[in-house]
Amino acid sequence: MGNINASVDLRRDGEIGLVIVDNPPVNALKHEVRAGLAAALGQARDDAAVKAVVIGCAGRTFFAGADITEFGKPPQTPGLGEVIAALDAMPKPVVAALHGTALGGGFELALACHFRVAAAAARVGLPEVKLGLLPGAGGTQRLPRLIGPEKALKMIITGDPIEAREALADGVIDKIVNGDLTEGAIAFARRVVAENRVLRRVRDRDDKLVAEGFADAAETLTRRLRGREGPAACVEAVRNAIVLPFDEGLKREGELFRQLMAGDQSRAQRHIFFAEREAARVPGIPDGTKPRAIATGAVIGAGTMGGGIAMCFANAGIPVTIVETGRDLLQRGLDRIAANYRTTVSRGGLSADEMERRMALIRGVAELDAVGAADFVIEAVFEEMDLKKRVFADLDRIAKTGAVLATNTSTLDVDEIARATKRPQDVLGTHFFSPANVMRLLEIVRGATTAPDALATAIALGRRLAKVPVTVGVCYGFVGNRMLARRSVEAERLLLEGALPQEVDDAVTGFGFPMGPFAMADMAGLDVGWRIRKGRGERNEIEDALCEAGHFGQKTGKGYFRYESGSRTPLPDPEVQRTIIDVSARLGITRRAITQEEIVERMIFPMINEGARILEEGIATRPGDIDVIWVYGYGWPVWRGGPMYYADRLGLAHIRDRLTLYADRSGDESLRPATRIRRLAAEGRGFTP
Ligand code: T1G
Ligand code: NAD
Repeated sequence: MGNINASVDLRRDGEIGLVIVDNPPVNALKHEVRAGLAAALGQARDDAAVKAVVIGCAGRTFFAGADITEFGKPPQTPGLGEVIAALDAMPKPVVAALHGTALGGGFELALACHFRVAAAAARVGLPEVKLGLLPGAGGTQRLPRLIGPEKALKMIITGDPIEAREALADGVIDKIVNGDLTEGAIAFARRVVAENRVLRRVRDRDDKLVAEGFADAAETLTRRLRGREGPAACVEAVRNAIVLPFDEGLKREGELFRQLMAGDQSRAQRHIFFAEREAARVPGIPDGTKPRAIATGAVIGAGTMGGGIAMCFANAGIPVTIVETGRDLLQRGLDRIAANYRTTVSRGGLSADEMERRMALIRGVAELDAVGAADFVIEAVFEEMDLKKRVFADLDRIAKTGAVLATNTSTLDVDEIARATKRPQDVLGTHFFSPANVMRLLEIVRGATTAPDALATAIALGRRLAKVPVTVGVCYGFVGNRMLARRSVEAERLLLEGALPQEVDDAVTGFGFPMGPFAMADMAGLDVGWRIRKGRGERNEIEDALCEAGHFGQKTGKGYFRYESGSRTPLPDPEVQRTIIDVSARLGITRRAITQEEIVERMIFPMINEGARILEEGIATRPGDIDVIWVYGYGWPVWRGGPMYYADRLGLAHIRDRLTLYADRSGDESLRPATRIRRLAAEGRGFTP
C-alpha cells in the first residue's frame, strides 16, 4: 500500500482499495501511470483484505486519455490494453470515480471497470477521431455493448462528450455522486460488496448489439466526412462489435488504430491539437498579467456579424447590448438572431427555455450611449474607415474607463482606428468569422500600443466564448484574409483563363474544404469586397460586373451561383457563365481547359507564399498559428494539418518551383517565392523545425 510510483497511490479504506492517480494537468495515461495502475491492481487483487477497488484521479479531471505526446514514439509496456485486460481479469469489483472530462483511453479504462460513478458536472467521451484515430483500447467494442451501436457510433464519430446526466440515463454510469466523489465511490463499492452484486463485465453484455438502423446511422454520420480515414475506421470497428466475437473485434480495433496512428491524417490532426494550444502562448504578455473582469458586453451594428457576435456573448451567459442606427434595422437584427436560435431549437440543438434565457441576455438599443457600462465593446459596422473612426471617437467619450474597445474589421488598420481615441492602449481587433456564432476562430489583432492586459482580456474572453483565439499583428487583412486575398486573385485569373466557378469550387472541395471560394464569397456577400475595392479604386473585372448586375450572393439569391429561394445550395448560373466569357473576350484572353491539379496548386501555393511573408514580417508568431487560423476560420481540412504544415509535407523546393512557374507564366511578381521559402528550400528544411 502507499505510493506505487510518482503518479499512482494505493491505500486502503477499510475493505476498499483506493487507487488515486495524480499526473497534472489532465492525468494523461503516460507510461508511468499505466505501470503504476498495473502494479496497484495486482496488489489489490492479491490482498485478501481488499474486497473491492475504487480508481480515481486527483486534480481537475479523471484520465483525459492516452498521453498524446507519447504518440509516434516506441511503445512502452504495459500498454493501456494490458492494464485494461488486468481490469477485465479482476475477481473483485472495480468502481471508476469520474470527474472533469473522462476522455479517450480514460473513458475506455472506466468502461472496463465493473461500475462507474460520476460527479454531476463530469463528461465522458471518445474524441480520438479528432486526432485522426479511433478509440484503440476497447471503446469501439465496449461502448456499443452498453448503449447500442447507433448511439455509440454517434459518440465515436463526432468525438463529442456527453454530460453525466445523459450518461446515467443511457446506463453508461451507474450513479451520480453529489458531494465528495471519492467518499461516494467508496460507499458505492461498499454496497456492492455488502449486496454481493454480480460482477457483470461490459465485454460480456450483448443484449444491446442490434444491427437495425446502424447502416443508416453510419451513412448519415459520415456523409460530410469525405476523405477522412478515421471516421471510416470507426464505422468498421463498431460494426465489428455487432458481427464479431468481442476478442476478434478488439483485435481488429487494434489493427485499425495502429494503421491510423502511422498515417498522415492523424499526424496532421495531432499537429493541430498542439498548435492550437501553442497559439495561446503570446510573446510580450508578461507572466502573471491578469485579464480585466468581463461581466457585460456590447456590440455596435446588428448586421451579418454583429448579430452572431451578440449570440456568442449570450451563449456564454454574458449580458450584451446591441446597438443599431435605428429601430427598424435593430428589429431586423434581433429577428435574425431569434431566427438563428429557432433553427437550432428545431434541430434539437437547444431547448426552447434555453433559447428564451439567451434572448433575454441580449438587449437591443438605438442609442450608442447605452453601452457606457459595458466591459468589452465590439464594433461591427460597415467596413469603412471614416465610419469606424467616428464610432470609436464616440466610444472614447461614452465607454467606461478600463473597457476594452475592439473592432471586428476584416481588413482595416487597427492602429489608425485606435488613434481616433485617447486610449489606444485599450483598442485591439477581434476578428470573428462568418457565421460568428458558429466559426470557432477568433483572430485577435494586437495594435502597436495595445496594453498586454487588454490583449490578455481579449484572449480570455475568446476562450469564454468557446473560440480558438490566435493573436496576430496589424497589416492589411491580418493573416487569414491577407492569404485569402492571394487565393481570390488566382481564382479570378482561373475564371478569366478558362475555368468556371463550379470547376474551381469542385477542385477546392475535392481537396477537402467544405466550400469553394465562389460559394464562400456568395455567403459572405460580394458587396462587402465591392465596397472595399471601390474605396481603394481597385477592380475585380468579373465580380464587379456581377455586383453591378445585383449579384450580391446569397443575400440577393444570385452571386457566382444562383440560389432557389430558401435554399443555400449553389447552382451553376448560365448568366454568370456568359458574363465570364464576355469579360475574357473583352480582355483579349483565349480561354483554355485547366486541370483540377493546377487549380488546387494555384488555390493553395500563393497562400503558402503569403504565409511565408507573414512569418518574415512577424505578423504571425509561428507557422502553427497560421495552420490553426486556416483550420478554424477558413475550413482548411484538419486532416491536412493547415497550409504551412501541408507545405512542409510537400517539400518547400516543390512549392518554390511551382510558384516560379506560375510567376513566369502570369508575370505576377507577387507569385515569386518568398525569401523564407527560397532559403528554407535551399537548406532542405521546412517552416517547422
Ligand atoms: N495527452 C497529453 N497532453 C495532454 C492531453 C493528452 N491526452 N490532453 C491535454 N493535454 C495537455 C495540453 O497539451 C495542455 O498542455 C494541457 O494538457 C492542458 O490542456 C487508446 C489513444 C482534456 C478537454 O483527445 O481535449 O486516448 O499546452 O489546454 O482547455 O483510445 O485538453 O499546457 O502544455 O486543452 O482545460 C484522447 C485531449 C487521447 C483529449 C482539457 N483524449 N485533451 O481542456 O486544457 S487518444 C483526448 C482535451 C486516446 C485511446 C486513445 C483537452 C481537455 P500545455 P488544455 P483544457
Ligand atoms: P453588414 O452590412 O451586414 O452590417 C453592418 C451593420 O452596421 C448594418 O446593420 C448597419 O446598419 C450597422 N451600422 C452602420 N453604422 C452604424 C452605427 N454608426 N452604429 C450602429 N450600427 C451601425 O456588415 P457585416 O458583414 O456584418 O460586417 C460588419 C463588419 O464586420 C465589417 O467591418 C466587416 O468587414 C467585418 N466582417 C465581416 C465578415 C463577413 O463575412 N460578413 C466577416 C468578418 C468581419
